This record gives sequence, structure tokens and C-alpha cells, in this order.
Amino acid sequence: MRFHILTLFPEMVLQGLSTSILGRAREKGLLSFDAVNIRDFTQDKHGRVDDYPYGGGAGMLMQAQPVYDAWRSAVSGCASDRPVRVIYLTPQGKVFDQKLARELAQEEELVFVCGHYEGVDERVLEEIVTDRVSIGDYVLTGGELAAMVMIDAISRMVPGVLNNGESGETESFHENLLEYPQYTRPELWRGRRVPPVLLSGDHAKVDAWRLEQSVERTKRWRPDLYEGYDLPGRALAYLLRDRLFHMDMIEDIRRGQAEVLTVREDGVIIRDVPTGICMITAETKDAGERLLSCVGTETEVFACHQDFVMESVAARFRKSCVNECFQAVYTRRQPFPEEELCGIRPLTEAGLEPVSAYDDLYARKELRAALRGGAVFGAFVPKESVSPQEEDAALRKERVLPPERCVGLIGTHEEGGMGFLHVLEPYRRRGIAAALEKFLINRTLEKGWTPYGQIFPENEASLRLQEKLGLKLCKRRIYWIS
Ligand code: 4GM
Repeated sequence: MRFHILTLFPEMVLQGLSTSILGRAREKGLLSFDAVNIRDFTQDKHGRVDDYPYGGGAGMLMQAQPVYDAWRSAVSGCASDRPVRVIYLTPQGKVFDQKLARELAQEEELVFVCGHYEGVDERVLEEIVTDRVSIGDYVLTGGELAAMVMIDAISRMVPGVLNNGESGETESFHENLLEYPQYTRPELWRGRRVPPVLLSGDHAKVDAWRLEQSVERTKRWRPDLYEGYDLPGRALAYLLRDRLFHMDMIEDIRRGQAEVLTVREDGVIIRDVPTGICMITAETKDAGERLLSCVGTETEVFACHQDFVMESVAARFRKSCVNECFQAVYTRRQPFPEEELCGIRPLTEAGLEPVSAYDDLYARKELRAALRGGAVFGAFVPKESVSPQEEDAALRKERVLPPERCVGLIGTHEEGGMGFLHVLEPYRRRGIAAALEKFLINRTLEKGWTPYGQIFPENEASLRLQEKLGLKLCKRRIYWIS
């Protein structure tokens, strides 16, 4: 990786980067440093590169032309196929962090512009700078130290720079945690002992202790960092306190399709990534409001676990269409015996035609999405008779009619719940709905998931079916609002 540093003090930068790990990486050819002296590009016969600010004010500004020409010179030799990123170090920039270090370490070449005096003529910044970055909320006498801080953090992410074979990358799990305390010999120093667990030789215990220390330190010293730590794990710990009620959110996280937005002591909000649906639970109206404050107005659908949260959503996002549901969860792990009552097979969009009786259902875009995703199953029975219209259609399209008809269906909503359960009127009361649900429960269990569904409180037939199949019903309502 090649760094170009535009500066009035090239020797300061080169000295700082020539020792220790970065110096060795440069000798190995992994890194190279090109310090470009901005003063070499002045057109002033006295070698000046600064002047007074228009409009008055204290101090001097670096002029545009020498900076621009220094940049031209630095990038003239770059063979890169895309424009080289140019970073301007300024207290007004976006604050540098590990994420940006990781991102910049992917580049082949980088240019750093180090300002002095009171800053740099805005026009050259507009012309060449791609990223304005600050290393923290304080002011330095020049941009050089800030550039060197960034170069150090970026370089250690370049493969091979750290000699111990480590990637320089912390595990993503540890990303938002502070380091645990470390100890070396002697065991006893000025009356202070090394924590005994570290001498126990029990690696699992050592790991657990270190994690606990990291978590405690982060909570105490960097609560801002802790907010982003292990969001899925912390969300699950909260939601599992009321498992039936929160199974929709729990499963969304476990199935790996949730983005956990915020976890608080008194509530959780997640987004189902495939659908964009937000699911939220909160203990108080205030907690709900705080959770909702991190959601953009683009969200179309919310699943709220409390009426007061639903009211906040209605007020905040101007939504009014509300559906209330109970949640039923199949908490046993055993599958049902596979029955031979009727054939159950995946239903595709092409399979729509023989089931025109389901027009109302198919009008729902969720069902069409589920069909496309292969998440819908049909119950098929032998055709007793073929209507003249069906025969006619088959002849026109020169294809053979299937010998069966689809008389019922069930599917999995994109966000995870079982649903769409429907059986044609003449085929009801013969156990087809139960067979369909047993079938889908078995398929869901095979994936290692917990089957659950949401039922309208007035759908008594479905509530009876859930009870018959042994699902546990949670009678607290979930409010869908869109
Ligand atoms: C003002 C404008 C960067 C000052 C441009 C540079 C702090 C940071 C300077 C400049 C700086 C920082 C030089 N001080 N927080 N001083 O990253 O280049």
C-alpha cells in the first residue's frame, strides 16, 4: 500500500513512519511512504505558500495553487483504475474509527493533505478532497500527526504488517468491547496478585473471565460503545423473558434475518431485513418512543407488541391501518407423523391457475412473495370432475390438465410466521387444514426453527386448530400497523 502525504514538514512525517512496525513493513515492501513537500510547488519567489484570508480574521491560510500542484504531482504516477481517495485532516471532519481504517486499508493508494496555519483555501479542497476526516475533537498545530495516526491504524490492517500473523482485525464479536486486563510475571507485585483464574490452566474459565471483564469495563467506561455490543445476543436475552409473546422477534433474530436496531433495559426494536418490517416491544410508552426514534420514515409496516407503542407509531409515522393478532407457538420439538390424507407439495406462481378460487388470497402481495420464495404448499386431492372451462383452457394451451386439484394451502410469511392457511369451502372439516399445518410445522422444524403463527382473535376455527395441534397460545395482542 502506498501513502502520499502532502505536507510542509515531510521530514517529520517520514521520521515518524520509519521506526518500529511501520518501518519494518516498509523495508519488507508492504508499505511505501511518499512525502510531498507542498513548498516545492510554490510559484512565489520567496517560497511562500500562505496568505491572508479574504474578509479578514486572524492568521494565515494555505493557498490553493501549491496544494493543487503537489496533489497533481503525487497522483501523476498512480496506475489505479479508479480515482485515488484524498483525505483532508481537519477538526471539522467525520471522526476516524476502526471501521474507516478497515475500509481505507482496502485501497492501493491514499493521499493525505496536511494543513497548517488556520486552514486551506476552500476551493482546492472542493477540487481534490474526497474525505474530510478528524481524529478526534481537539485542535493540533498541523495535520501531520493526525495523518500519521490514521496511517498507523490503516497500516496494521494491511496483511503481513503485523509480524505475529494476526490480521490486525479484532473478532466482530469483540468489536464493541474494551480489552480485558492483562498480567505478566511476577505473580505478586507490591502486594497485588494476578487474578487466580489466570493461573488455573482452565482455558474456558479464563475466556469467560476475560469476556466478563471486557463487558464490565465497557459498560462502566464506554457506555456509548456498549450500546453496539452483541446486539442479537442482548436482544435475545431480553425477549426470552417472555418467549411466547416475543417468538416472532426471537425467530427473526435466530433465523439470521433481523437487524437489531436498539436494545434497552426496557425494550427492543429490530428490523426484518427481507421485508423492512420493524418489530418492537417496550415496557413503557416512553421506552417505545425512544426505540422508535432510531427508525426512518421509510418504514411501512410495524409489528408492535403493546397498544401504546402502536399509538406512538400511529402518531409519529401517520399510520392508521391496524390488525390485532394472537401468537401461537409450537414449543415441542417432535415432528408430527407424516400423513397420507392428501398430497402436499410446493405451490408455485405457475400453480396459481388451478386455484382461481383463491383470488382474494392471491391479491395479497405477501402471498405472491411467499410463492416466489417457494414458501407455500398446496394440498392436492384427485380431481372428481373437470369443468368445461378447465377442459377448454387446457385444449387451447395444448397441455394436459393435472389429475389433481389444489384445495388448500399454507405458507410461511417472509418475516417468518406460518400463515395463509386456507381450505376451499367444499373440502373443509376433513382435516386438510390440520394436515397442512402439521406438514409446515415439520418442514419448519427440519430447518431447526421454532414454528409459530399469528391468528386473528375472531378466527375461532384457527384458534381451535392451534389448540388441537398442541401449539401454545399467547393471548396478549400484537398490533400490526401500516
Ligand atoms: C484547521 C484546519 C486535524 C487545523 C485544517 C488537523 C486537529 C485535527 C488544521 C488543519 C488539525 C483533527 C490542522 N487539528 N482533530 N490541525 O483531526 O489541517
